[in-house]
Amino acid sequence: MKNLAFPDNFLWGGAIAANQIEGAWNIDGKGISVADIATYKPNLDVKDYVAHMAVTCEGVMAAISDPSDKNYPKRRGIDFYHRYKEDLALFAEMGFKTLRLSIAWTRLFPTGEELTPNPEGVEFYKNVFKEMKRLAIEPIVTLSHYEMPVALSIKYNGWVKRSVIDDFVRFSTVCFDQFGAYVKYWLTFNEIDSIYRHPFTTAGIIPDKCKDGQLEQDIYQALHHQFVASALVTKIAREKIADCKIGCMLTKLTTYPLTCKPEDVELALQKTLDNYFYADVQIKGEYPKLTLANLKQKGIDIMFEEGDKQLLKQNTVDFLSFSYYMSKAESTNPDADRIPGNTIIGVKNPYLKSTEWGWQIDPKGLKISLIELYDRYNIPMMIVENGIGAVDKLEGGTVHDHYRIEYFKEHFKQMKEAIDEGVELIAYTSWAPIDLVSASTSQMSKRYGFIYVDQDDEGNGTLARYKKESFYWYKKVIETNGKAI
Ligand code: BGP
Repeated sequence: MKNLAFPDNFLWGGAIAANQIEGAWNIDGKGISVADIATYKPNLDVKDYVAHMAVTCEGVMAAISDPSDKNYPKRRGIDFYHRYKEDLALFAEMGFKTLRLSIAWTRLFPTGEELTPNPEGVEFYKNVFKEMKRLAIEPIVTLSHYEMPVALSIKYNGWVKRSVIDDFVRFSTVCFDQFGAYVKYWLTFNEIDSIYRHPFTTAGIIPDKCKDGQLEQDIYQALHHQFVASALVTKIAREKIADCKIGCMLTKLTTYPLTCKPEDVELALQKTLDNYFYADVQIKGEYPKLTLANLKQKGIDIMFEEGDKQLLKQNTVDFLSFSYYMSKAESTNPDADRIPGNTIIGVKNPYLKSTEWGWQIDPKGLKISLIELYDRYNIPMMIVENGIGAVDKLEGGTVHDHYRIEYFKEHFKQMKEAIDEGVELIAYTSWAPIDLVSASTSQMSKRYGFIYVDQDDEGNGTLARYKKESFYWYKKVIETNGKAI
């Protein structure tokens, strides 16, 4: 029998994001964020994605002038804003050592350009952190998780404009000053690579504001601004918070060639390198030469200001965090079976089963990812998102979610194997410990939690919380530091 105990001090917990959980989108001085105008759309398909995110100027203006939250589920979240004590108590009951959460930029700076923060926003997060301290839950805080003031998006096309760096630095500095006493672990941008897949949510880019044929150029320029901002706030955090640890955050898109045909292998390799690029800049402190050559070939010319290169080089991160939900295959065969209804483009792997949303379940891929990443970067790692979105049925006050237990069990075994082989994994936060509003579809019915929340896609329900079977299972895993997998 294998020893399944994890390292001492391993940080077990869960991950949430402000825009999917808090609700209270327009009270206590909060401004409108890009997330607040994401509409509900079931079974999202790649081709609908752009339309769904209200990314035309017209769509944005219509959405911000619509005061109802009926069509915008992220506006109501699951009312964590008012129920955070109850929810944190449930996380503590499961034995959480850590909770990854994010700070809504618009709660502190409603339009992004104010010079001083909204005191009610500061007070809310301070109260949350105080409560976490009381419960001995270590926060891991994401500064930017798929949201920014929509005002910056409308005025400047989001991160395309370099001056947005200053606004973000002002916001982050307030976070370090106000919450630094409570927070040691910080992540700068959630899934920084997703700018290419959904530029509006990640960087506030409204495509029809970009000059003809310029969208891709603008995306890379905006990304460069995020890299610079990330390095700048890393520097500031280190000046302000003794002993802080800063991480980057990547969507790990583990890619296999569909066959051993060299062309398939080449394509899969290219996709893998595309994925590494984002972590390379933040961990190695420079753009990979191959990426630069590739961008040049595409005619993309990123404008660096004097000092940018040095800034990136001198302010690399302490650890790598990543999300892992699935793997994908790649093939040069145009008729290969593609993954349906998904925000991640790729080809189906015949060896894997999928979730109801077509996300391919691949626990072994998690181990492969851990090994690949650790071998490449050699710094501590955190898995900060992993989980299964499913249609759960509440029966007799609980959910019999054996499929979720199975999913986690298999992934945890692979994590343990990677640790045994020498990978320095220091934390695991499941996505998400409590049902919340889905990022890609704005559905409530795509449930991830150990805790069921009584709310449907249209916002009907009591918002009461119920413990699922997986709640008790995860509690045991944490209690035994993994032995009870
Ligand atoms: C990640 C995001 C999360 C989250 C998760 C699940 O990409 O960082 O915010 O929601 O994916 O995705 P979804 O909610 O679309 O199922």
